[in-house]
Amino acid sequence: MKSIVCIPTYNERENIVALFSAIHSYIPELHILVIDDGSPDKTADLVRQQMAVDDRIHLIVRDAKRGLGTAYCAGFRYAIDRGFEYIYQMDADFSHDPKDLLRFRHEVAHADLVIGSRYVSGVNVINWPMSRLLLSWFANLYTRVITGMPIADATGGYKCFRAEVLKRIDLERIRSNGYAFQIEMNYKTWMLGARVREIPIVFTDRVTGESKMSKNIIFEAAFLVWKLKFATIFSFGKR
Ligand SMILES: Nc1nc2c(ncn2[C@@H]2O[C@H](COP(=O)(O)OP(=O)(O)OP(=O)(O)O)[C@@H](O)[C@H]2O)c(=O)[nH]1
Ligand SMILES: [Mg+2]
Repeated sequence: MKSIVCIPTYNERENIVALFSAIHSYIPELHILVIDDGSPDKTADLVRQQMAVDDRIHLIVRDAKRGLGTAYCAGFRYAIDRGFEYIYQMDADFSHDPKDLLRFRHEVAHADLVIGSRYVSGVNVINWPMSRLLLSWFANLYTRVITGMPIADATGGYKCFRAEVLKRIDLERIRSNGYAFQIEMNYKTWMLGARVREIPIVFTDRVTGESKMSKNIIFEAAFLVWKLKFATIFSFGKR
């Protein structure tokens, strides 16, 4: 079973090397692909140093900050082209506990997409201000009501796809970033009739580094949900 985890980075110098060790302490055979958008803090240089001594580490460097969605799509394409069968995604900032990778691996044996969910059993978020928690919670309620997609946490970024399902999604046509990207990928997977499972995870806000949350990310997601809904209605059942 060839598996790889895609990790987009923008200024994650303080986290990335520690994250590699943590991941490999749980799943030594897991490959790691960093998609770095020319981080000014030279995150990519640190990754290159690790690559020189560890052939499980891979790197894609893009010239400028071009957003999370296209970063993931570039990563997914790389992984598919190299024959990886299970493709994970996670953040670099330790918000996603690397230990959970073991539970993802277990669950994906019976699913096409496993989503780490903050809301599947109560609310499992540590260190977020109430405003951000409410925003996230309402964004998920809004998404569920409009799309009808039965997913408690559609905006989270800790997941594992079977490559088979990603191959059936036209990655070149995904334009969204941020929250909207996560929603769009879940929606397209769900519309394919694929098996989607949620597992509870605890999400911890970043300890070091800078937050990149913005109003644009929220508007993008609010709009996308309607776009997906209408695209489905007007395609008369076609996917
Ligand atoms: N390649 C790439 N990675 C990005 C970009 N924006 C964010 N990232 C990375 O994507 C992951 C998630 O971004 P975060 O900034 O942690 O987003 P968040 O968790 O919603 O917000 P905070 O943790 O509060 O900053 C992290 O690993 C970031 O370094 C981008 O434009 N390009
Ligand atoms: Mg984060």
